[in-house]
Formats: sequence, structure tokens, C-alpha cells
Amino acid sequence: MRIERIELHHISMRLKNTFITSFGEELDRECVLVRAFSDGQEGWGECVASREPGFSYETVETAWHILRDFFIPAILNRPISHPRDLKQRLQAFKGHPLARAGLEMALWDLRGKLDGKCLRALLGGEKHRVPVGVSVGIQENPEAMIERVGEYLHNGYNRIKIKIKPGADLEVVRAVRDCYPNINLQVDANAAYTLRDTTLFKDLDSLGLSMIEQPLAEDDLIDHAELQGQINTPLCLDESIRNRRHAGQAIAIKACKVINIKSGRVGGLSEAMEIHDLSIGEGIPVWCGGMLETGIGRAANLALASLPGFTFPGDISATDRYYDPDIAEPRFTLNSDSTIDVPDKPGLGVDVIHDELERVTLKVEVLT
Ligand code: OSB
Ligand code: MG
Repeated sequence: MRIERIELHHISMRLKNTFITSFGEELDRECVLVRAFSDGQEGWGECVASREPGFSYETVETAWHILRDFFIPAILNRPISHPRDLKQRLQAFKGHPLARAGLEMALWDLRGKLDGKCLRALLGGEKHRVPVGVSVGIQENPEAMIERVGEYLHNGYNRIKIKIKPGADLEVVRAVRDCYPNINLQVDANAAYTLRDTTLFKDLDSLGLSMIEQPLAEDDLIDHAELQGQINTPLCLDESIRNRRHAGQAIAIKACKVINIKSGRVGGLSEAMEIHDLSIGEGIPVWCGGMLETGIGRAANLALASLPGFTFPGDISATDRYYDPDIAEPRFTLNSDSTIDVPDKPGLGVDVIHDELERVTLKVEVLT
């Protein structure tokens, strides 16, 4: 395909509830959408950089700059046959995985539409519906967390992840566990702790959690291995795994027993698939993380989660857990067995609702 035009859209979407993590708060979720045109078709991608460098060093502004000034000029009007060729095309450039992944997603959507194939089929995914859970932000107090968790259980989610941070950890997790002794429960610290907090993790170890996600710093595989050696609950890495090599090294030194795969964090779906394949070979289960995506990124997450190694439920909740309205349709709904159907129309399998998009758009730039 030959990409003849690309648009960047900076959007801001109001979440249903403020999402609080150890690194910050978000009520208006900003991101960059990439719209690529080729051969009479258009493909959409979602770059999950947000306004602040909280989860990643990238922001909407850095992604916009890197896409406009470097990544997009490398592909505009130069034939590129497949999204997996993007890695090679951009190899002179360092970093900025979130920006890379947003562009790559638009190419996957285009490739699928041009070939009449859904993204699940392009990736080689097998499942037509995938198990999902919900990621619950930090609440005011344990009572509020219990109530929120109760609402999501009532909605039909059978796996709950709660965010923790220093000052909002053991007490709240214990309270939720006491209230719901049998639920599938896990926690995510978003890198808020150090090995000085080992006693906290030893205490959490007795609460029957299915995993503890990213307790320590992003660049500290060694300390994660040290911590994993001291507790039985599996550690799951998110921020630490930015490419296949990191995954291989983390597994080799036993820094984790589970990996959260996000296409954004690892620079795209191609790299995500490589991490998936490596993990299967090493016997390490993976699951699909989320970045509060709109319907565009959510469609891609569902297709990725359809691959066979994605055994744990993903952080891919129904549309109504995040946005109403969303900018894409159809909306994703939860099935009674805590699964969501994987789209089966060509490409991502969703259509942008242009009126809604316009309503949330802060800025557009056209590149030709
Ligand atoms: O660490 O998994 C995370 C959202 C934004 C940034 C980081 C994370 C998250 C989530 C939400 O946990 C997952 C979702 O429902 O999209
Ligand atoms: Mg996480």
C-alpha cells in the first residue's frame, strides 16, 4: 500500500469516573488518533500517550512531534506492504513506542480493510470472545472501594484488579478480600514501591491474589527478581517490558511469572505478538493490558487478546465502563460469562462516529 495522506487528531474524552493511580489522576482522557489513507480506504490508529508523562515518558505533545516530524515522513508516499515492515522503516529512530504503535495500528486497520480480513485473522488469533476483567482506580477509602468493586461484580465482571499506592494498599486490599473471599482479585502498583516495602508484599502474599502487577520501578528487573524470590504470589510486569528482549531477560532472571502485554507500551502489535510467542515458549502466561482506550484501541486489544497465549482476563472492559458516548461504534458489551466478542469486520472492525469525534477534537493536522 501507498499512504497518500495522514491526519493526526488530538482528542479529549470525558471518563465516567476519575481514574486514580499511583502516578496521577485522569478525568479527561487525551490521546492522539492517526488516520491514514491509501487506495480509497482509511485506517485508524490510537496512540495512547496522554496529557502527562505519568505512565510513560511520552505525552500527547511528544507523540505529535515525533509522528509529524519523523515517523510519518518515513512512510508517506513510500510503498509499505505490511504493518510489520514499520519496525524496519523506523529503525533509525529511538524510543517513542506509544507513537510508533499508534501509527502501526492505522496500518493494520488499512491492511485488513484492503484485504477484507479482520484484525484477529491477520494476527492469527483464535478466540472469538475473550475473557475480560475491570481495573478499578484508587478510591477515597476502603468502603468506597468495596462499593465500587461490588458494582462491577454486579455488572458481570469476574476478575477485579485494584490499583494500590503507598497509603492505600494493605488495608483496602484486605477489606475487599474480606468482603469477597472468593473473587479473582489482583493488584497493580504502577511502580510505586521499592524493596524497602518487602513486608507489605509479604502481607499481601497471604490474601490469595492472582498476581501483583509492577510493584517496583520500571527499570528495575533485578529488584523484581529479588522480590519474586521472597513471595509466592506471581509478579506481573507491565511498565518494565518495553520489547521482546526485556521480556526474555525478565523471564530468564525470574523477575516475573506473568506478563501484561500492551501494544502501545511495546511499540505496536507486531512486537506484542513477538512477546506473546516468546512467553508461550517459556511457559509464561500473558494477558492484554489496557490504557483507557476509545473504541478504536479497544478493538485492537480484543483482536490481540484472541491469540492463544492470552490466558488471563484482559483489562478490556465494556465501553460503558469508560465512555458514553464513545467515538466509534459498535460499542463493546459484556457477555454473561465475563467475555467480550472480538470484532469480525475488516480491519479493526469499528467505524468512527464523525459527529462525536468532532465534539471531542482539540486539534487536527493533515500531512501529505
Ligand atoms: O497500569 O494497567 C495500567 C490505565 C492507564 C495507564 C496504565 C494502566 C491503566 C489501567 C486501566 O489499569 C486499564 C483499562 O481498563 O484500560
Ligand atoms: Mg499496569
